[in-house]
Amino acid sequence: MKALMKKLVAAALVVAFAFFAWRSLPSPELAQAPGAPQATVRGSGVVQDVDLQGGMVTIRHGPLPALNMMAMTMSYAVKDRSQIGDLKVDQRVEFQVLQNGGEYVITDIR
Ligand SMILES: [Cu+2]
Repeated sequence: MKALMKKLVAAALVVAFAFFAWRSLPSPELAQAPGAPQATVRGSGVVQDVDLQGGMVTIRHGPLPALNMMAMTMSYAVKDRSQIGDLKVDQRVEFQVLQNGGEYVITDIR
C-alpha cells in the first residue's frame, strides 16, 4: 500500500511539473492572435551583443511574465539605433519592449 502511494505521489509530481513547464513556455498562438492588443513591458537585463548595423541588441533578461517569457537570452530589434550605439557587452540595462503580435521591438533602452 505504501509503495502504491509513493508511485501515485511521484506520478502527480511529474504531471504537475509537466504542466508548469508547459505553462512557462511562450505561447505563439496567443501572442500572434489577430487583433491581439499591443503591450509595452519594462524589463531589465545584461547586454550580450550589439549589432549596430542590424539595429539589434541581444539581452540576457529575467522573466517577463507579461510577455510570457521566462528568463532567457534573446535578440531584440530596436526602434532607435542611436540608443544602442553606446551600449557595451556586460552592461546592465533597463528597457521597454513593445510587443506587436509575435514581434518584439525595444522602444527605449538605457
Ligand atoms: Cu525574451
